Amino acid sequence: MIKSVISVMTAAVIGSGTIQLTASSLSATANALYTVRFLDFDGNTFYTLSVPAGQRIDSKILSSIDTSGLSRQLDTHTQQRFSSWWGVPDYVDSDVYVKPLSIIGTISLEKLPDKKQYFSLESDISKAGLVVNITLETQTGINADGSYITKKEYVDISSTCTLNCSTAKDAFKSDNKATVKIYPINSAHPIGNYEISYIEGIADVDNDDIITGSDATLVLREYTLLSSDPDNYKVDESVLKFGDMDFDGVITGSDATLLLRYYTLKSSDSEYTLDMFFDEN
Ligand SMILES: [Ca+2]
Ligand SMILES: [Ca+2]
Repeated sequence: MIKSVISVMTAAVIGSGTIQLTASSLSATANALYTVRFLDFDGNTFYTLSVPAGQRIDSKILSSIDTSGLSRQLDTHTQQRFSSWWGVPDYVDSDVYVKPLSIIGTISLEKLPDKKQYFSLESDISKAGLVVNITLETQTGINADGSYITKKEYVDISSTCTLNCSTAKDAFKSDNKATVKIYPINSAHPIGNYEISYIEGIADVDNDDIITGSDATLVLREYTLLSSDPDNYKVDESVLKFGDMDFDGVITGSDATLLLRYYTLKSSDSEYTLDMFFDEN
């Protein structure tokens, strides 16, 4: 520590071009050496300077103090790090304690992504609706009673968060259910997770692995039969399960219309997925 104090003083004195001033201060007040103790967040001594009376603690001296050790995790998603020193005297005329001010950054998950169900393995896992914030609480001073003066600000970091799987193909490679983990950028610890599921076979009413006009025709046919005898006709289970395009639990004309519309859009754009369709309709 002595060596580092000397090197800091030397660097500060030479760097600031105040050799003469310091030398005269030293000779004039050779017997008056004061101790400046820089404290850590727990009030323990972090750094000590022995300073001649009248010495100025200027910004060069302060910036020479290595504060990289003044940083700690308060919990997995909360970090405290040094921001500035509080209580630095203009000129040293007694032993003095200097306290650290800090910035406390807390990452919080405010809202999960909206999309939980997927209908196509060609889809990307959507982050739409996700809200992750960092609350930055900056200490700007210390009151007479020892409490900190702080200011708070919120930074939305949703767009920089990543998911542990980016495509439905990846998420559902072994199961039709998956857990998606949300990672703040540069963090190995997820801020949250949620369940997604893959609903297989929607719109492929005849189960031939391709969605065509025939599927729409089947839905329309069921709806027509049902309309002609609503009290007794029992809708085909497969049509109800895979052809209920608006998910209202019954087969109506709008299911046939929706299926036909999807088929038409898919026909003109092979990249068009059921997820895009449901997200838009
Ligand atoms: Ca089909
Ligand atoms: Ca329906």
